[in-house]
Amino acid sequence: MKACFMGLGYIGLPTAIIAAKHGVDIVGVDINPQVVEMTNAGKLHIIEPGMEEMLQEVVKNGKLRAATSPETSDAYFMVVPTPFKGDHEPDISYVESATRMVLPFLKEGDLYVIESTSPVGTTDKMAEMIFSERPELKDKIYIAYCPERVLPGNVIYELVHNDRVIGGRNEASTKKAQDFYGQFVQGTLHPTNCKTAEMCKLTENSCRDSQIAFANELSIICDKVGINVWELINLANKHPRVNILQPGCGVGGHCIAVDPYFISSEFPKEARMIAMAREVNNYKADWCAEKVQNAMLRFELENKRKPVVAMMGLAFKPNIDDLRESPAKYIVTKVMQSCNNASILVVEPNIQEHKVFKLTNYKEAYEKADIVVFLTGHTPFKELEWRADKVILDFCGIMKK
Ligand code: SAJ
Repeated sequence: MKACFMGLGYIGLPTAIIAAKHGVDIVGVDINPQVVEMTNAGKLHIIEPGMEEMLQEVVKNGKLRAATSPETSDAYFMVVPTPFKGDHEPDISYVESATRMVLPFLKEGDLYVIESTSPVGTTDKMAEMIFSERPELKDKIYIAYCPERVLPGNVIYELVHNDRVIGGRNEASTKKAQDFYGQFVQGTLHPTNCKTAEMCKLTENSCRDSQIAFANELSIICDKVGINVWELINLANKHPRVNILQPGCGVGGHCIAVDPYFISSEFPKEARMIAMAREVNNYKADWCAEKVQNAMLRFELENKRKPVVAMMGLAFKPNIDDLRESPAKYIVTKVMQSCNNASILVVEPNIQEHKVFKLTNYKEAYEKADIVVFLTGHTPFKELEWRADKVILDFCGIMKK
């Protein structure tokens, strides 16, 4: 069987590689010629442990090839970004244009799948578009929505072992998509309809966002009353039915900080808690920036000089190099804009160089700083010892003091 993957990004490329490794002939399509060139040269343009070796293997044995336009295949997968536009409204234009690109190649018996996170109703909308342009294909092709669930950094394992939700427009489509994913997924493939599958993806990420918002709200209350929030959560979680997540400096990344808006913008009256969770998590980053600014002012008043401040971490979560929607990056920018010539040392051990921030080694920054701000819980930071002579603002529980 031959499959065409539209989009060779953080999800499309690894999925294409794994499918190729399991015997499917793959043409991977990306509009960026540089991505296509790198992929064909066996070079991974994203960071994902263990993936490059696998790419080299499937390119070498001819199972995967990248191109800038699609080719006749048996199955087509839309794995392109769905950002938002205007006031957090979902923008499905990339799904639309990827679908338009494959339209001329579709033939009877083919499978068309959307993997991109999408607002409810997108699969039906795309089906209508396909059938209005190619009416002869009505009821002759299989259409399904099958969201991904992998955690960046653990993709090789999760792509194979996670359960998946497979939502066809009819039972035959669900079955056809299950047969495809069954070639490489060892987790259970749960059948449903496409609307439920679309909502399921949004629900998973909104649920996590709400749970993190609960922890972030607690952290702000605890700060006011002088309670160590890490100890509090640890104790509350000893209850058999309580499982609170960890507070941080906000919520980042391209999924959890984005997907809940796909529900709240479509259902502004009903999605009150989901919208509030977004607000709480966004506010947490502003609250952290204000805490840093206040600590800097206090230091200057008490010491009659400007402080040296170490901002520890830029990535959106621990032990990755991804800065997309990163609250840490937002806080560093905000503090730098208001710092009045104080010396700010920016640390991100997972990145060699950054085009905006001059980066400092984490040990050196910790040593030099009067004020240390932990923004991302990178593992190397945990080796640093608590120093009573420094002001330490620990927003991610590195030192749990
Ligand atoms: N975070 C906290 N406290 C926590 C856990 C996370 O503040 O206790 C923060 C992180 O620091 C980060 C943000 O939340 O800023 C998101 O990180 P994450 O690890 O929760 O999730 P992502 O964005 O890397 O991946 C999520 C996953 N979804 C769920 O766990 C429900 C993943 O399974 C999805 O495949 C992915 O979104 C996606 O692509 O949708």
